[in-house]
Amino acid sequence: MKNQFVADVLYQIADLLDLKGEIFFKTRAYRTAAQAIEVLDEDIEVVAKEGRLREIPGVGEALAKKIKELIDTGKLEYFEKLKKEIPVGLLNMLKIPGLGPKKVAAVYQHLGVKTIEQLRQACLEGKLRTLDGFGETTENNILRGIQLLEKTRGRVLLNVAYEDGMKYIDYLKQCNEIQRLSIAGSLRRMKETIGDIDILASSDNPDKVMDYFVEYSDVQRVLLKGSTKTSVVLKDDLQVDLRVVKEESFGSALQYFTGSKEHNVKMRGIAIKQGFKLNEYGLFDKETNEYIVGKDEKEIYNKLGLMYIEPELRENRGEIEMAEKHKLPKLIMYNDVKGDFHVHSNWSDGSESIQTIAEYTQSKGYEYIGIADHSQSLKVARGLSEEKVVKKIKEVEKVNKKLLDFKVLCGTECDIKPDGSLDYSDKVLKLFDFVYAGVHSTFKMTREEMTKRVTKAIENEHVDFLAHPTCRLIGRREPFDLDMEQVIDVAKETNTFLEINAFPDRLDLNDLHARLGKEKGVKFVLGTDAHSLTHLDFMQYGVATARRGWLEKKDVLNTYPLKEIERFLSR
Ligand code: DGT
Ligand code: CA
Ligand code: CA
Repeated sequence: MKNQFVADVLYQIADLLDLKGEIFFKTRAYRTAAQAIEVLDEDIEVVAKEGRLREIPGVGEALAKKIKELIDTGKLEYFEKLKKEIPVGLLNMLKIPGLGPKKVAAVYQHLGVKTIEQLRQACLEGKLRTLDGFGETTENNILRGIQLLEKTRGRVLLNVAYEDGMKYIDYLKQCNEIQRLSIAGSLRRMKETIGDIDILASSDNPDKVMDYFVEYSDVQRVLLKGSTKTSVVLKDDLQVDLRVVKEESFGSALQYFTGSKEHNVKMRGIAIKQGFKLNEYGLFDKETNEYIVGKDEKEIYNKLGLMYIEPELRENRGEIEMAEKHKLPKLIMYNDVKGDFHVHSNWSDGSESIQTIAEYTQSKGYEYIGIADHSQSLKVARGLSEEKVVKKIKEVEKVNKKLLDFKVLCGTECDIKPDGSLDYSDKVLKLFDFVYAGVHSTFKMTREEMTKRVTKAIENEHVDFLAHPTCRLIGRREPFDLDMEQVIDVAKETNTFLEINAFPDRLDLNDLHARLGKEKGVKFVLGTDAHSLTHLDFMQYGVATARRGWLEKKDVLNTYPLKEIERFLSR
């Protein structure tokens, strides 16, 4: 699906036009269209092919033509021209979280700031606060934004790499010369951000495989092409490395190129201690150089006296020691999930009706679905008034009457106010099948204040789940400074499930927090935070994070059958 790609280009055009000081309505057209395409439940390529682009809100004839060009060629001349008209440093400044076109234009016009480095200097020297609408806080926010940008530079979110990688794999599967094929690297470990995509193949005819590899339609340019390694850059600027090895080395190469580097270093040390040598070609006798195993990953781990270690655990965080003792957890599996609890319907800011969501998720194989719309104060997200809550509950009952072997649970994502109180009265909270509590505004608080706010909220007896506990947005907003140990302790005392929000920009709690929670005996709930049907597929990134946090099936509410869910929620 190219939806996100097209939406991103349109957002960038809107920013560029703002920068150029274009008239307001033109800019708005690009943003409206970008938003509509982002949550579109159809593949934009299909819509384009069937000539239905103009049915998308905000898309007129001219814009439809541009979108078509973008889909067909991967490029848009208008966009390229626009970029050339504006100093490239200003474009880079737009990538700083929290810095919009208006502010960039102001620092450029009044201070002559043209690059991120100059902007950093100007902030440090306190020059921005001399401008209208800027203050010391703005300067600090910009400095923090620059830091955040530098941390994620050149990396993409997991879902972007995953979709690109799977599409490439589908293409490579058509190549007759390839025997076995796998994703490797950080993508196989399902890390929250990915630097580049690594793919491994085995073949007796590597040159033919490489020829086929570079012929892929999404390739922008070839960086290097050899018979063991070829690297290309895709049209969305993501790099893909392909390695081709012989069948007998496939397992050892997969082990090597899956990483992490830290995991591999430890593995090689263990091999040496036992009189072996381990590299991407196989496991060898240290003295005689005789090949021992290498066809399959499992053989290698077992030969070294280790349990097989799932890719998501390979970070050298104690997994090798546990594998030696045969004490690794049996991780939750991707198909263990029986339902999602964090879904927004068109009663608040989601794009689909409850009925449509129910039918779709049942066809996906779920047993239940939890609809958690926003609460009354969250006006930007069309939060539900108390009267509307009552109406919505009736609607859910109506939908449930029509469904067989499936249940819609009516919940809410209730806002936590700055003082830790909740956005609905207890009387209203009691009406829901389940209650998520979550922070949605006033993020700037001290560690003590924020910890108090969150723990007070989950101490309310009607709250079942804590939504996206740290509120981070990867690459855009830092997590709260929370006393996570204390939050976990209170969650345990109050039987509150901590969410692993599966939305790829969030993945919140993260893997390390999940592991800490598990060690302290707290339980978890997975939620996609879906606002459209396609977002429901984000569940796998939540499961990946749970696996990276060493969680087992029993630690995660969504793996339980409906009966047990209802028993828990009625307590
Ligand atoms: P990324 O791409 O930054 O998200 O992270 P990775 O883990 O995919 O790293 P990448 O693409 O540089 O290399 C893929 C794997 O290859 C890496 O996880 C382990 C292995 N590898 C690469 N370079 C080295 C190295 O210098 N030493 C060792 N032991 N392994 C390496
Ligand atoms: Ca990689
Ligand atoms: Ca790589």
